[in-house]
Amino acid sequence: MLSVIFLVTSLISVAKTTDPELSTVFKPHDGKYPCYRQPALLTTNAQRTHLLVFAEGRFVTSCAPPFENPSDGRSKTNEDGGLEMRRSEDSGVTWLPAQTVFSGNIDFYTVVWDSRTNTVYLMLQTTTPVLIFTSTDEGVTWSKPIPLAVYPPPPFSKAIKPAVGHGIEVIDNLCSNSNCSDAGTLLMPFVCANGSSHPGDNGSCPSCYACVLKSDLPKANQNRTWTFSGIAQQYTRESQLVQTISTDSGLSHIYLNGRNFSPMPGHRFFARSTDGANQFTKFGIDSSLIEPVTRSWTGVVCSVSRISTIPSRIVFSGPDNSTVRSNFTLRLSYDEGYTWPVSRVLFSGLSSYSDTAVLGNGDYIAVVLENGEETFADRISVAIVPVSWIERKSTRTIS
Ligand SMILES: *[C@@H]1O[C@H](CO)[C@@H](O)[C@H](O)[C@H]1NC(C)=O
Ligand SMILES: *[C@@H]1O[C@H](CO)[C@@H](O)[C@H](O)[C@H]1NC(C)=O
Ligand SMILES: *[C@@H]1O[C@H](CO)[C@@H](O)[C@H](O)[C@H]1NC(C)=O
Ligand SMILES: *[C@@H]1O[C@H](CO)[C@@H](O)[C@H](O)[C@H]1NC(C)=O
Ligand SMILES: *[C@@H]1O[C@H](CO)[C@@H](O)[C@H](O)[C@H]1NC(C)=O
Ligand SMILES: *[C@H]1O[C@@H](CO)[C@H](O)[C@@H](O)[C@@H]1NC(C)=O
Repeated sequence: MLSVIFLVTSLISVAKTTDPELSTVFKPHDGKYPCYRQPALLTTNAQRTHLLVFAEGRFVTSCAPPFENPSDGRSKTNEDGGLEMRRSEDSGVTWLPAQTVFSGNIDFYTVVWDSRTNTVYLMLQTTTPVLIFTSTDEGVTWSKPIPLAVYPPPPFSKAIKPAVGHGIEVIDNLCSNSNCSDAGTLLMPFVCANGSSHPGDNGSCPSCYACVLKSDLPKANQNRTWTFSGIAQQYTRESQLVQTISTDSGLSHIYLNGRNFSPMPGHRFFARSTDGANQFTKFGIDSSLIEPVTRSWTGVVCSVSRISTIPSRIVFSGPDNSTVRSNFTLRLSYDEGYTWPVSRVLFSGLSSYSDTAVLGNGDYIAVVLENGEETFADRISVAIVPVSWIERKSTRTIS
């Protein structure tokens, strides 16, 4: 049934255009909010045909600055609104009506799916502590939240927040010859700060460090517990994680790709761990991954996801322009995120934050992105993208 869905999708895209279409999932003023920002995307079944798309609703008059006057109309720190969500049961072709997960003043949030218990975990930053919501029915209903009661050690104690986008579940078959011993661990990208993580978005953030909130696979009949583990380099804030293929046996290897809030912004930061994100031991700036630095903002939220293992393919999504949040591009790495030899522009206009999810057997990915003509956040759209389109190979024919 999977291939039927994909056949329909590819017939539609072949009939109309060879490029994937963007379909709007959240549009200001058509629902509860005059502004939607900060989308996230997640698959919630083993077949990877069921999806959740989230966005933050904000009661602000201006969601993002108009292109012609970037210093004007920047959204204020009042982010009162809530977290909205839509579900798809057909690989992102159609979406059910929006439902409210939380109302109130929120900021960042991270979601992950635990395949072993069919549970979605949502970490949501509110004005009070980070809240953990769970859903055991793929987002139809959500638990009453419980506060996340753990903090990293000093100097990071207390100033924490989820990053924006998805977390990952460590899988077993990426360690050489044997299973990764930490398979089943959940890793959530977080922000750990030893001071304010809001120094003014256009400046650098010396107190910002990307970090990882981790949950080891619990024993049977035990609930998950959470603890802080690896901390990335100074000046990183929002990040996403990918498990990489390792020639060791033992703990998983983890790649972190993060927003650059340093005094030399403009290219993405990375960090690598060889012990399941307990510690990051390799750090750097990836000069091939540009992120815009505008008058109002330093960098953006970008996404990384593993598409496949054989061949190894990791996708990076984000706007590829050094001064304007625009030119939204998908890039592929075949060497665990060291180089990105393939790229293709998905949307050349104004565009900003994004998230990605891999569909089905990995022939397609779903991408959610902020985009528009007046501003980079006129709407939030999803595109279903054949990996062969990014690679400029002829579209796979499905028989
Ligand atoms: C930060 O933004 C303000 C207003 O847009 C601008 O005047 C200032 O020069 C910017 N600072 C930096 C370091 O870019
Ligand atoms: C790896 O884990 C799977 C279950 O996820 C299990 O079936 C398999 O036997 C394990 N293989 C090794 C070599 O431990
Ligand atoms: C697990 O969590 C549920 C819901 O919060 C709770 O009812 C249950 O008692 C917990 N189980 C254990 C073993 O702690
Ligand atoms: C858009 O991005 C592509 C690569 O992704 C780059 O070659 C091109 O110069 C960019 N164009 C603009 C206008 O930013
Ligand atoms: C970025 O986009 C602007 C506006 O479209 C364009 O003028 C500029 O050449 C682009 N810069 C790069 C480096 O592609
Ligand atoms: C966090 O604070 C900044 C200043 O705001 C310092 O520059 C950092 O060295 C410090 N980081 C740690 C790990 O203490």
